[in-house]
Amino acid sequence: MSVSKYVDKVLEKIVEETPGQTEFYQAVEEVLHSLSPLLEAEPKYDDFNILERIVIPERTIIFRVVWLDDAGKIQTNMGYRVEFNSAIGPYKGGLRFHPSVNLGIIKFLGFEQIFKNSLTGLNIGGGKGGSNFDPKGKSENEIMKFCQAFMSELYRHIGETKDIPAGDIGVGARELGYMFGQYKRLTGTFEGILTGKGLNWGGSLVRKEATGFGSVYFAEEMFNKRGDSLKGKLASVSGSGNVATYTIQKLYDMEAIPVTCSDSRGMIYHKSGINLDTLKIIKEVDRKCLSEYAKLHKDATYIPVHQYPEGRNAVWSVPVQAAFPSATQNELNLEDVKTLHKNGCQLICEGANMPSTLAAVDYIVNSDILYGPAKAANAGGVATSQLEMSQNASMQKWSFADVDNKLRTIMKSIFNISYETSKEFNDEGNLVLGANIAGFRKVADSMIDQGAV
Ligand code: NDP
Ligand code: 2IT
Repeated sequence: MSVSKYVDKVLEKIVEETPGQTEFYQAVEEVLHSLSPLLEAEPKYDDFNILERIVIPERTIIFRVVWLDDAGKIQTNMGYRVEFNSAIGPYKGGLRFHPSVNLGIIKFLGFEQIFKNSLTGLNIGGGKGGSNFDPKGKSENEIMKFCQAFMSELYRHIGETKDIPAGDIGVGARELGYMFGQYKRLTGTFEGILTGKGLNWGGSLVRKEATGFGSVYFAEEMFNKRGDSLKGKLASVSGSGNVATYTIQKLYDMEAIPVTCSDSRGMIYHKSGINLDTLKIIKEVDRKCLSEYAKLHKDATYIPVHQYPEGRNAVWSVPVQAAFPSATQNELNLEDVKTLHKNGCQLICEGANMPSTLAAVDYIVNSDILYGPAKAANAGGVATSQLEMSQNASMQKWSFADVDNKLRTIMKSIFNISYETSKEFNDEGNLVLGANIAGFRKVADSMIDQGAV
């Protein structure tokens, strides 16, 4: 069978067997299509049925989460943990709490995580979990109750050499703390079963900053390869959570000027540069809406979502040289990319998971824009999670500079392996192809070594 027929057959099979999982199909389609040159060169992946196997999670856990709200009423949510692939290490990946969460979204994230984790060069498999719980508008007590209820089921499936969750949208240090406490209460053990832990109880320095820092290190590698750098460049960032905040911080370190940020309700354009202290107070401390920012900085503009142009994200209409989508999936479409390009954007670096639609990716890859695909560019978070696991296992605590240097080295090596792989397959600089093939090859070869499992 020809490679394209083989890929189409696998795609058709997942649509038939797992109906309605749109985001999952999107992630699979992007990966499988870019693997074609490898599959042509190496028939063994077809012989060993790797594609059919790799698109099915090893285990999918779906559970009921029952908790008591402040009014004493019983509430229910869906809980998920998809243990996707353990060929190269224990399942590793974050937990997302957001009302949009469903099995298809968790599966797209888990699928991406397999190749991302492989690219880090570390021994971590791929997994992801979460809930359709909406933390917005909940009291501190309700957040704790929910986290405890969620861990009351999850605890039996995880373990420090088995499956190690972390944060993602809606899950940060606070939620991880409540979940860790509940795990300890249920098992009576103090173990590194989560990463992103508080610094007093086993967390690693730099984990909080790692995804954003890593994404900017990756962007700098891309510019350097072209004999250029971030210095002096205007940058747009979407989101205002963990990834966006530390992307903005590192952009300043690199002497670039981040001029935008956003949340689900609107965006800020601050021509002289986003004020990092204000952003952290509004989002990390007070957990408020970004409209508060414009009240404190009269020269900044706030545009609410209902005033965005039809189907578009206003962040991408700001003229910049570098763009960092760092909020959520499919936040950058074909029209957005064309606008960025027309306005002189030279680089797009994905802090979020799958922020660009398939049409947008296609356009970028065929343009002169430097493109850091998510699974390469945002791998700094999970890589530093593994550094946290290493410190836990060896009962050590490394300094900020130590971890940051390791993170920078890892991002450099992810760039290099993605770049070199793109060259090997005669498509120099196509990091979508390079990252997908490099990430896939290590996992697929390990699956072959381990037999029919
Ligand atoms: P946070 O919850 O800290 O922040 C998410 C940000 O994105 C918030 O500003 C949120 O706005 C905004 N946002 C979320 N959903 C939407 C939406 N549907 N439309 C518009 N804005 C939205 O999450 P993170 O910063 O951790 O995650 C951001 C992205 O980065 C995600 O794609 C995540 O998967 C990815 N990622 C995260 C890593 C990590 O270590 N945390 C590692 C690698 C990737 P609001 O506050 O209004 O909800
Ligand atoms: O998407 C991701 O890589 C994360 N949310 C971080 C996962 C982790 O285990 O640190």
